[in-house]
Amino acid sequence: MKQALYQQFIERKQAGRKSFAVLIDPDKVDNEKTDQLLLLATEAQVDYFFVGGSLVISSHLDDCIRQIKSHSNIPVILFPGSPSQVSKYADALLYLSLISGRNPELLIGQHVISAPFVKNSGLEILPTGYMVVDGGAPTTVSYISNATPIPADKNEIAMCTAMAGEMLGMKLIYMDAGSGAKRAITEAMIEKVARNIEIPLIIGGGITEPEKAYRNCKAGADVIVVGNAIEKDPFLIKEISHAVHSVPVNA
Ligand code: 1GP
Repeated sequence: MKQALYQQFIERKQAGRKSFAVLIDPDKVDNEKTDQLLLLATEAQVDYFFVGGSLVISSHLDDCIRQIKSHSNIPVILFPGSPSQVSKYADALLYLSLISGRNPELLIGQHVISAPFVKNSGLEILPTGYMVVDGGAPTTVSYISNATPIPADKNEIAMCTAMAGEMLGMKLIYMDAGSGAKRAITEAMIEKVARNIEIPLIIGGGITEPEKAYRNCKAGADVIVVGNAIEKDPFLIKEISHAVHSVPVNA
């Protein structure tokens, strides 16, 4: 099994280096927009592209990833909303199990159905405990997953869920308030979770300002994911990347 990217996640965490991932939803970008994002992300030294969405309707996932790969060396990690969102052109796959929900399909069911297909893809597989946190309004992920998000102020539930995920063998924890969330995850919740797990912690959903990205990292996030805000203002890439990379290594 490939492990290069995971090794990088671990080394960065051990060194206290924070990472920034730009989320690209193939449904929301055309070739021109993708080129613009690539240019800005390369200049800003973005660490990863996450590609996917809760509901990818178009069929140009492969084309979108090939375009990214032909213009940049930034690793592309699939963030799939469904098993159909697998592309051999990516570098790795967040193999998500929705551990905050109680929908067996998203905990294990869809994984069973797609296992041979995923294994044959040749992608690096990153087993990820995916936790959806209430972001103040229903988001696509909370609706599609048919699972109740963790209440925004229940830090202990988030902590116990992440701990259980780690002990079950997940290699990453991704806490997500959902794309375009009204309220991003609180620093208090991030801190509570980060203090109690050793695996890298990814935080996304509703982050619109560099200051919030910085505070999240200080609270213990290892990777910050931003999609929606960048779709609206691509020039935020530079500011958020700078904020994430300026967090002191001992934070
Ligand atoms: C959503 O975490 C990602 O799954 C990013 O959220 O689009 O709100 O930045 P935004």
